Amino acid sequence: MPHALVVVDIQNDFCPGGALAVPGGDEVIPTINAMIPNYDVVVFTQDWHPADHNSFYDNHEGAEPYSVIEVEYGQQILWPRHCVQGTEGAALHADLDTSRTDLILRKGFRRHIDSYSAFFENDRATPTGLAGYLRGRGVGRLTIVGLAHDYCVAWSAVDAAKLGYEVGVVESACRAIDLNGSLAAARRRMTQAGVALL
Ligand code: VGL
Ligand code: ZN
Repeated sequence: MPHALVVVDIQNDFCPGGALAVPGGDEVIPTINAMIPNYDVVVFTQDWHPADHNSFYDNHEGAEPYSVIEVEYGQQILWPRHCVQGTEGAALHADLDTSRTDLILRKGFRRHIDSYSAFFENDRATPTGLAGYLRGRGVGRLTIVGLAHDYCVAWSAVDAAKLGYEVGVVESACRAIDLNGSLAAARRRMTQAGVALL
């Protein structure tokens, strides 16, 4: 059964110098480039927000970065403005080897819904279409790597396990934001969902 590599959000804004830099974010790129030839299907995700996106703190008067608000689908962290559609910050990092990529999936483009997971937006109901794509390619196993370990990687891995895939996260090819213990919590959620932490 085909095995897919899902490479999450290796974008300039999540790398050192970027708007929402994940510590050591660019360190995973050589590891990921070396992994790519070992998979049948290679998918990259790209966080891709409109400028007026609801997840940006500066779109909420008086709000502080990393504060939490209540929205229709529950809690939403207000992030620094990042990965705005068409900007250099939203581009995939230039050192990432995109030559063998089958699909680049953009997510987070709906103004009122954030999307951490590569499968469902944060309302947990709106599909991104990735499950349909992977089904069409006959994929049964997934390996997930990238940024950030505790947000987009973890949410994607938990959803993939719930969808019935055999899922592994290669932790040496991930880096975390780690807000208030979010990495430990994400590891617990992944393990509970049946994700193998490798
Ligand atoms: C991410 C926060 C906001 C991620 C994306 O890629 O983990 N985190 N948008
Ligand atoms: Zn985002």
